[in-house]
Amino acid sequence: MFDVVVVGAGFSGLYLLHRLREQGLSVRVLEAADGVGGTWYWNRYPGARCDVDAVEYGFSFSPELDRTWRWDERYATQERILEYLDHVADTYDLRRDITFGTRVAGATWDEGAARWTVRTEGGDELTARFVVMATGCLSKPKKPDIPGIESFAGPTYFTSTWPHEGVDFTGRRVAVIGTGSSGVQAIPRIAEQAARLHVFQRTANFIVPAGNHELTEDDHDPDTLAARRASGMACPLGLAFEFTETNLKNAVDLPEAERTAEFERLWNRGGLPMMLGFADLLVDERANRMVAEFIAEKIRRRVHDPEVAAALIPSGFPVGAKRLCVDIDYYEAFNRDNVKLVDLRATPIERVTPAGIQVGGTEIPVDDLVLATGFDALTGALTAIDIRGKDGLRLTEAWEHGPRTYLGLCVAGFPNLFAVAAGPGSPGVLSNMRVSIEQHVDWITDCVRYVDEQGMGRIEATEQAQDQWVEHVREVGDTTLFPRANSWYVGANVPGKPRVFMPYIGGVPVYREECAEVAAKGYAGFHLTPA
Ligand code: NA7
Repeated sequence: MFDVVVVGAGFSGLYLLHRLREQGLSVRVLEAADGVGGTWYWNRYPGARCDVDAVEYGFSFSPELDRTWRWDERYATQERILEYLDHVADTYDLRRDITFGTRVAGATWDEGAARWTVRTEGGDELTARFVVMATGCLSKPKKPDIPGIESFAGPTYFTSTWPHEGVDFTGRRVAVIGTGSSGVQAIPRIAEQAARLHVFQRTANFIVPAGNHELTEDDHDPDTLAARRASGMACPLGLAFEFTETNLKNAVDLPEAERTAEFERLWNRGGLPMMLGFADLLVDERANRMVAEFIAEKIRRRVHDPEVAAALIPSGFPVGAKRLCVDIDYYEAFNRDNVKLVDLRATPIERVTPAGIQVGGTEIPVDDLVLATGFDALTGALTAIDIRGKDGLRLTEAWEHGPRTYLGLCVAGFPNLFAVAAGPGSPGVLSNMRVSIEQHVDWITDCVRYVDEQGMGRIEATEQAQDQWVEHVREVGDTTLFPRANSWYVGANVPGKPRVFMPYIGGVPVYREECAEVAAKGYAGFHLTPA
């Protein structure tokens, strides 16, 4: 029997293994892939990068990693992040406790013995006192329900499970379906290679420029790193950001010139902090429309053909309510002769045929089909595993009407089970994931130590605490514009998924305080019992 079984060897699983092992616990990590990396193992599509500055995305817990690792660009490529995670695994000799090529099929709680039995798809069983789901927030790919898609005769590539050997699109007629972050990153790179690229856009997204650049030794200076990390800890999104007097004001209260100057400054700075520009951007429709119009004007300037530009301008939902995309040369791709935008709002896909995609009664011939169609986010990776808690209660039953958690970390009825930074009800996806992952891992390892020190064998969130937390998450979400978009934050991209705004938008510092307070009060809202 293990003290802890961890599912997943991405950022969360690796740090968990390190911390739990430091605490003297026996740990086994089960990982479906043949290597570490999680998201960064699978998503190998051309142009794949993190949309958070690399120096802020790398782990903060290890002076050793700071000393031995250098990022080369502001936004690290998938390849570089995977190299980094391999380096983390080497540095802390993590692989010896990881079983690769092993997908978890189920986990069942035994109330009498106070332990979990974890089953793999290969039929192996492991027992553990605790289970931690480090399964990621965007790790269950979502296949689009498009008629005829299975009939396509050429190769179909998912951005989320891209072939390791890469794909050469030279001379090929390529179709990309999906214009979220993955599509926005892949399209300019595929456009450089393909003979012809058709981009099928159902919803235009709000996209801000990356402002990517090379990094120097100065960016890795220990004091600079420490300052950036401290700034990230104080920011609601977990991103290093120097708040100024202007950013704390409401956009609607400022003269246009002053407001536009700040939008312009943030636009040129590049990246996700665009939405930190003013206090009201994500809560007041009027302010949100101001930033939307600012972005629309940028699109009109970047895209030469006014009709194409108009189709690329988002409408019908607030800026930031679907996750912002961060681009490198996205709009410029539509100025190329070999790239054509197909606006599905005007002409929906009728069906995929063996030889192409039919829209408006015409078949567009296609050799290669690329699906950048997203994920069953936040809950998908958890409900894909047959998790059974007390009295055989299935997680899918407990979440039938929408996910319910306490702090995004635990679920009532499922003792000794934790989810890291991906659980609905936690701020993970609305933050720099690394910040949220480290906070959750530290909290979970402290919690396990506390349970052991108290001579207890079992910890479970109470229904009452969970109800209050679910209500709190909903209330805070409702004060913002987030629930107004059909985003994966509300599960709108998966037919039949209950519409619930899943992430906690209280902000990383507030949430950290809330979790710390729960721990300080002897794990308030949890029921601890001896094994
Ligand atoms: P996203 O952001 O969920 O984007 C998926 C895209 O695929 C989006 O444009 C969808 O349009 C489109 N889509 C999905 N199904 C269809 C069908 N059936 N027809 C046409 N278009 C479709 O996933 P990503 O992988 O890009 O990014 C996920 C996150 O990873 C991202 O937010 C970052 O945090 C990193 P829709 O908007 O639903 O109309």
